[in-house]
Amino acid sequence: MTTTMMRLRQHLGLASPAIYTSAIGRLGNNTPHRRRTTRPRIMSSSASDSASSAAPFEKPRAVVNKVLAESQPEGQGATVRRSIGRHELRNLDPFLMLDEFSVSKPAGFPDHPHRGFETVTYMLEGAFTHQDFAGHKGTIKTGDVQWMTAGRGIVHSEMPAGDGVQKGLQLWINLSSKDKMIEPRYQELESKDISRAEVDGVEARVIAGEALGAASPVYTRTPTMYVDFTMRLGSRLHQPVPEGWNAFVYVVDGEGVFGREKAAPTAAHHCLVLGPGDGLSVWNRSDRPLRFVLVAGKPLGEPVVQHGPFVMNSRAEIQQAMEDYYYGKNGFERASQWSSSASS
Ligand code: FJE
Ligand code: FE
Repeated sequence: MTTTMMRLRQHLGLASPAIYTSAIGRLGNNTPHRRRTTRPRIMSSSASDSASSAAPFEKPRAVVNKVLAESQPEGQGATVRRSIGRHELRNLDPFLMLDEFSVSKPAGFPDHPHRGFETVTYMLEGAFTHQDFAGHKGTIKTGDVQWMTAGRGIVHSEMPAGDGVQKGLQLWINLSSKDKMIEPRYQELESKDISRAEVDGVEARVIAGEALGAASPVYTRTPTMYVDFTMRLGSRLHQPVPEGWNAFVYVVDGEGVFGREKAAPTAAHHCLVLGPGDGLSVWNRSDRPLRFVLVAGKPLGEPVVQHGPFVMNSRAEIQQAMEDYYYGKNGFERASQWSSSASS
């Protein structure tokens, strides 16, 4: 792909029906934000805290929606399990999309733009190479995170780097109206630099926010918590989640009981939306490790108008984004000259 016209055709309607063809006008839900408490309480389960005792939260969060993320085609020959962003899971302000991707060469996500939000790519297995129109290039491997603030504009490619299946999670977080047009920025964390903690058979890798006493260095413009938990058999977890934030769980591997001790277990590739409250309790009563991510964010409470890779507050701003991309203006200046070495 070499011309802006081809880019526009490919990325604004013809290539990827799942998120390109629908111009979705929607309103973020206005969950009242009562209290902003991110201070972690470390709650290890002691002997006196028997399995039958109530969760140590004033208002434990319950699961209010459970959806299986089924595989669907996306990008060029790639497959994703979309949870947040699919029809049943819209309006989880500030989150726009969560894809679990599973990609082998030559499939991938060739040159495409973004404006108005952040993408967080977390590798579960294998490696992915990204290249952008400003010369930024890098490869993230198992356990690494790329936190990309697209702001006013990024055009990039994201392609598998190794042989075999490369797996990961990509989360899209909306930016508030005052941040949508900021300069693009990357925060990259190698696996070894991710804060981790282990308490009573529960391991936390903290991608954003704090858990079990460990804190992430990532700066979140939209206040966000993102933790990868692995729970050994028989372990349990009581994790505070700021009140007023929207929160969900995505199960990566194994099977766990979430929210209420008597709830039915949830297996891999399911997304659980959590109701209001101040914390989440989880039990692993299965016969193998449970791995899941817990993601929470402070709702922006602003109108969301999405057209594929552009997420703004109004239709007029979407029109402007398409024009800017087409004509190479307002942050997309480099778009017309550039094409990644990954694109054919
Ligand atoms: C995109 C189609 C796409 N999920 N998960 C349209 F495929 C993409 C896109 C991705 C993506 C990339 C990775 Cl590495 C992982 C993904 C969709 O790149 F942004 C639009 N707009
Ligand atoms: Fe992208």
